[in-house]
Amino acid sequence: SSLRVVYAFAREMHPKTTDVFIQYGTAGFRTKASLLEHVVYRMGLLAVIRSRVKNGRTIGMMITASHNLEPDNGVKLIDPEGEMLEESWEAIATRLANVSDNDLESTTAEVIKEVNADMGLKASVFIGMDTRYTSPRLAAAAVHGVMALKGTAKEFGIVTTPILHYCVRCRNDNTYGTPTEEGQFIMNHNHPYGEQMPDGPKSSRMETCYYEKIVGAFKNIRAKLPVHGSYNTTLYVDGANGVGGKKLNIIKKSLDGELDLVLYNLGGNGGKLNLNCGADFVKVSQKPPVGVEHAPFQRVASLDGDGDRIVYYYLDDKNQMNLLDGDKIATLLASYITELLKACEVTELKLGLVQTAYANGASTRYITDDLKVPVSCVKTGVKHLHHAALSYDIGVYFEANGHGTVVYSELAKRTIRKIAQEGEPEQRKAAQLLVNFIDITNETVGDAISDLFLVETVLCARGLSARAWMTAYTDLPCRQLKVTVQDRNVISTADAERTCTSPEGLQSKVDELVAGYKSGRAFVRPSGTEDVVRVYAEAETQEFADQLATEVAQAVY
Ligand code: NG1
Ligand code: ZN
Repeated sequence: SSLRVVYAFAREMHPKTTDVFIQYGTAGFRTKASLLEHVVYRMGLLAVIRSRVKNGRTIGMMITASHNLEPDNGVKLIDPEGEMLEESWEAIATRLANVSDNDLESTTAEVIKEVNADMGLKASVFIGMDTRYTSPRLAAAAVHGVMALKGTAKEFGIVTTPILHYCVRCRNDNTYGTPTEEGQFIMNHNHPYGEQMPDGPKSSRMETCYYEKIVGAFKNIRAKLPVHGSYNTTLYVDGANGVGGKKLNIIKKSLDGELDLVLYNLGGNGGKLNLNCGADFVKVSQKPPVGVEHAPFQRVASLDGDGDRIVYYYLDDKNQMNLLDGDKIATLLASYITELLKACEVTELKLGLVQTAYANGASTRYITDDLKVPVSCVKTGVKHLHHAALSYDIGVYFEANGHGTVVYSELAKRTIRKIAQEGEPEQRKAAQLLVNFIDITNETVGDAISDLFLVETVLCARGLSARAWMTAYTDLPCRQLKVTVQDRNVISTADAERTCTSPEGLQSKVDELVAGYKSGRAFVRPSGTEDVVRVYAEAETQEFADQLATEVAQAVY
């Protein structure tokens, strides 16, 4: 049968050499890179099956372990709209990843039957990877998996995760843009019996792509809004020694003084990926990254290793850390969009914000009491936030760690575009700004580069320094801890992970501890990306937050 080749390929080139069970989690499969080759090969198979179930539309495969350290790697699938893989397929992915090589052929056949894939259809898969030294080898395994089932693979080389999401979306919906990033290396793998890629992108066409859409819209806004107030066009960037900084280095050349990017941690000088630097390090440790020069009050944007997260910070004149995290970014963006909608005199569009339990309590209060915007809380993981955000006409979602974006409904876009053309002069001006704002946004997934230009737009429009931005509300001191336990899955949660339903007695213990602290809040949940239980606590002072977190961690242990 045609599946023979699947089996032979797997055996010969990407054999399963480990019995460690692996699960498709919050962000796909993620573990030590050395345990992943067969998993990635099999995800190549699954991507082809998924593409056929979606009528031949393009599926994405990203090789990355995001903010994890260099020895780790991972793989996740991207659905045709540029969104995360549909949740019901996670179990299928897990099953396929864990079967023995002997059972791979029959399991693949079973899956094809179960999901009712028409294997006569063409299939297309876009493959991208981060800068890890293990990534090229894994990308090759992905290509082999795709080819084994006669799909067509297109390799994008080293890209940020959100650039790949964007390209998948554009390939399936050409009104969104052209599915390329400028100047990158693309390699087509046309299966001899499969679909031939009709339009291998030529470098001349790569202009109207990702960079141009975002940077073009950013420049458009800058031309309309002069720099004023305490805004300063210099922005320092911590690239986490990953791909995001490298891409900003390309973009930097096309900026003409609208923004002066000073880039650090671009991966040279022995800088190690995500090691004591990057968005996750800055957010969790609340410390400045290594490798970045600091000047008092100079704002710095810190990216993560695959360029889908961003947090801002500055050090004050006492060298104290002042963090502007995902919650600060979300509130900044939401309040600006609200302001523009008001200026457009649009009342029929409903804007809402989506957070997780990790959102600082002060931000949630600010959104409700000051911004007077509806806010909902969902489970950790971008797919949950994204999904909830789609229920608003304009949905702003961010995890506190800096992963987030804005999504706009078709109605919202139509309404705003119409006013931009036909409205009264003042309304038209505001609507045109909003049109550009939408174009800067990568709506498919959280995107550090897109978010950076959105934040810079708002700060400039309002004449704000980072220090002034900071004053919107004051974060409650908080602390995150990790606890290693024998089996993290004994902990189950409800109410968007804010309550433990098992093991018995744990939640009442947490409640008891929290009751001892003014403005105390704490919760416990198993991580979806690491073999740990995460503890979060906030309280009136840092000392109390630390103490509460420690006490809750002890209760888990
Ligand atoms: P887990 O390991 O499930 O907590 C972490 C982040 C998520 C999300 C994923 C994917 C925290 C507390 N958790 O998930 O928000 O970003 O990684 O990268 O930041
Ligand atoms: Zn990431």
